[in-house]
Amino acid sequence: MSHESRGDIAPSVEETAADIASMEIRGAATIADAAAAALAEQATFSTAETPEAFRVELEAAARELYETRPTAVSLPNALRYVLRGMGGETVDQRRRSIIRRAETFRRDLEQAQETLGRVGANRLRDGDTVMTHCHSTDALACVEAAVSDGKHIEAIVKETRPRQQGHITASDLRELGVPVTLVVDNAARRYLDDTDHVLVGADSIAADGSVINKIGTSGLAVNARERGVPMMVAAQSIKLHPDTMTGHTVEIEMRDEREVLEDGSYSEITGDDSRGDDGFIVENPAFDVTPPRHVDAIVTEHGQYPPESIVMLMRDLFGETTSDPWE
Ligand code: RI2
Repeated sequence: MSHESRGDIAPSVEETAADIASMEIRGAATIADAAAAALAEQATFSTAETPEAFRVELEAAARELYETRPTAVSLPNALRYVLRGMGGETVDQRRRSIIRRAETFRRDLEQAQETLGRVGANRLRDGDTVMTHCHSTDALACVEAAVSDGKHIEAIVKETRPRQQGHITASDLRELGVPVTLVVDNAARRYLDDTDHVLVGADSIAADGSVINKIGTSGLAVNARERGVPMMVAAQSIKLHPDTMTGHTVEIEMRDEREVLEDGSYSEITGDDSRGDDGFIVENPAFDVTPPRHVDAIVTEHGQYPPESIVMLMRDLFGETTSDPWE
């Protein structure tokens, strides 16, 4: 990727972008938080001599961050929010405005998650068992709030191939004192009979109430519906995808096929270290789309919504849409 005419990007911004791309930094809310922090770092780093040059640098940094992962809308929403806060007629005024705005964003993000957690906790009863998929800090906030209300909650945690983020969920839940049963993804349907709620996060929510989340969510939702287990999606409003109000679809990230085949197994199967020669293809979509009819509630910091009504909240919060975070 060429950085030509993008101005001087701070090394810490480049590092954050690389960490998001490699999933060292991951999870839609965490990515948004890191992106806002990176823009503040860019503002501090900038040696721009004119307010216009400062703006160009900040936009270049935003582009660098934006191009890392395409699906979680929290990333462009965070960048847009921070850049829109840029004000003032001098470089220093603009610098301060960006730093302040990033701080506000990060504080609000944390607060939204806490508030959402309390809303989600109201759906959980004492003695309930939740089934989780992947690792979502918004979903965990609901369990944390329920536990702090004194409810006993247990969890069945899906491993979530290929990157096994379910293991992170298992260890976070254990820290909350929640008894955890870890299962491989293929075992999920069997354990739905022991489950009171499927509880997942979201990377993006579309205007029709479709939930874009870690690959495997939609199959779990279909099975949960068939078993009569309610499906709850915990998603702060930063996960709402404004462009879907005007008919855009959400791009599903395709990641490196090597994530699917663990170290060594790739060359065992292909007899080669490189792809292609042996005539098969490995595909690694990171996300899928769960239609609204399989979702019971989307829990946000503004309350819980049936998926078909989420567009009302989107209109309230976003109004007219924009396609790029720097517009
Ligand atoms: P929080 C994750 O994506 C998972 O799909 C998770 O459900 C979602 O982000 C939301 O996470 P990835 O970054 O914002 O692991 O709730 O690909 O933490």
